[in-house]
Amino acid sequence: MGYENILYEPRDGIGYITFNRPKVLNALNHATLTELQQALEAARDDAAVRVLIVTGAGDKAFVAGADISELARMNPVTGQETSLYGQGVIRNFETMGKPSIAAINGFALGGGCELALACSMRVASKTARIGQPEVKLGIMPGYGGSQRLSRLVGKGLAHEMILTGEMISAEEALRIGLVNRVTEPGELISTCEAIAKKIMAMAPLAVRYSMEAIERGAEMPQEAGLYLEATLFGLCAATDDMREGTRAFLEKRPALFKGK
Ligand code: CO8
Repeated sequence: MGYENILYEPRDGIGYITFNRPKVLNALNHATLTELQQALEAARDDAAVRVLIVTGAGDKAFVAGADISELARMNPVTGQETSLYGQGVIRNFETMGKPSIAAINGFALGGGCELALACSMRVASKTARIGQPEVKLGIMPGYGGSQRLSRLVGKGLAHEMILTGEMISAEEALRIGLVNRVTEPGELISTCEAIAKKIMAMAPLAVRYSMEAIERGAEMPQEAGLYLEATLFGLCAATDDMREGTRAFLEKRPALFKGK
């Protein structure tokens, strides 16, 4: 399938997904979400892709939200359907077994913030502005923001952001733990690539099982999460990479991981 609303480029182990509707600040319409689903499936099924970097075209926006011209036509039934559809697409970031880094290069608002929240981590340019302004439109977060934002930054701050609709700066997002790092605009992608390369040097199955433990464990009581961790740990012990990693340490040489 060709892409019209996003760019998807697998290169040197990284799958680059770029929202590409700069005239509407990369707003997410239905077609964009469908293409995102397609790109995420392609990345999931391509063993050469180890990490995703997700960003927006142009220097103004990551994603300025769901496309308001589509939202304006919703009725109660299509409103719920649209919300569930977007939630399902975005959920892939947490379940696909490969880490994703949101490179927030400008406005990340509404559905754009919600999409970034589902990524494994977030790096923001100094120029980024992040918020959940849905209440200004008479709606509320519908792509997971009411759930993920409070889990990430706590209920008090999530209430403040969602109920006032105000945007926060990249520095404020860093202070409250919404983003991992803040960079100069020109260093955003290279910073994400440096993180991706560190991950890519690690044992692929150990990375995948660690992600599983973090993502699935977050939804469980701690006791069940600990049991999941122990079980995935046991799976790591079945891999060639575990033998290679421990042997390489003892032989004082770099490990050569094969993802097996
Ligand atoms: N949808 C559609 N078009 C948009 C959007 C959007 N979210 N954001 C910007 N645009 C368009 C503008 O209409 C404008 O188009 P035109 O050139 O034809 O007038 C163009 O992009 C450039 O935008 P501006 O001229 O407004 O640029 P400014 O620099 O003046 O302002 C802002 C930038 C502050 C980002 C401003 O554009 C803005 O407030 N945008 C809307 C942000 C917003 O409210 N986002 C939340 C949308 S709701 C949402 O995401 C809900 C998610 C859950 C949905 C669940 C399914 C039901």
